[in-house]
Amino acid sequence: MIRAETVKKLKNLLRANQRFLILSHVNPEPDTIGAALSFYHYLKALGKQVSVYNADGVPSFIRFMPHSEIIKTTLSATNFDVAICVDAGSTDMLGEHFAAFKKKITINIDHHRTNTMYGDLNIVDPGASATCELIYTLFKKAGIPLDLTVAALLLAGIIYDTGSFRYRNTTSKTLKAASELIELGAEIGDISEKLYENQSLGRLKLLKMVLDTLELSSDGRIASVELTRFMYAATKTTKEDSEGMIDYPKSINGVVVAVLFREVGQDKYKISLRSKRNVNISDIAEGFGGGGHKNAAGCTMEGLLSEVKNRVFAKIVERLK
Ligand SMILES: [Mn+2]
Repeated sequence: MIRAETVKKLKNLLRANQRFLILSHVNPEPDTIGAALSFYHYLKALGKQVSVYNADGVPSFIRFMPHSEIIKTTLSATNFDVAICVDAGSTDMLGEHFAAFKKKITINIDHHRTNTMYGDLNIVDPGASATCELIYTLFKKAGIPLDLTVAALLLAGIIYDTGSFRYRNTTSKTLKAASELIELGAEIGDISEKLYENQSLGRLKLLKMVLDTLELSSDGRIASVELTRFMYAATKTTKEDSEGMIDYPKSINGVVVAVLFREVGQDKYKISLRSKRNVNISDIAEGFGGGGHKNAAGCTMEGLLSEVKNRVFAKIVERLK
């Protein structure tokens, strides 16, 4: 729920200030980018000075989103009065430069249950499927016009965060919002095709090589895959192309923990861990100097791959006892 008073405060801040910085979270996906760019679109139309920042830049699979070309990976920390942070549960998700921005007025707009309320104005609704759904509601309440560009941006974010309306976060409100965005002209088929049927051939070849390394252990409860630097070279791909590959071992029936061992240097591996339901793997990653959430975490380890794997598996087996 967004209170009328919150909407009023937001409108006042948008009206009274001229220079805005919009921040989206690291490892960006369509929800954070759609949210950022819909604010950009609106504030630009008002004649404001607006910059949009992402510490990692925009990955190629979401460059179809309108205005995505204006997002910068570097900027000066002094040329704005208000920072609008979208889809970031805490300031460390905004990249290492955030500390320099924090002196200005900060508006925090997010839907993560774990949000640390780091803003001067916090608009946080964990009941929203996506930050883009929250912004839809916010724009409606604030009387901010929803045009075709904003509709397309917001629908892309909602589609992505709900897994195309399949995840448990999808509510009747989500569908009502999507329905109106489609009525405004957003093309659901177009957006879905750009999101899901737009992979490079290299990525598929890389996926084939990764899946060839699939191993199951602990009676099929642990699944692991490996990704080497050679595989990137052989398929002419980069780290960006391996996004989401851990979802494949995780999707196997009976698997509760999935692990991806990605070679990042000589005897150096980045380990991604995913778990289902109530299996907590964040402290396993923390034990190896990393971190994350209950069902998604990671760490970096050094040593021979066989040794690294043994150490990680030992901890997971212990957890599954
Ligand atoms: Mn989100």
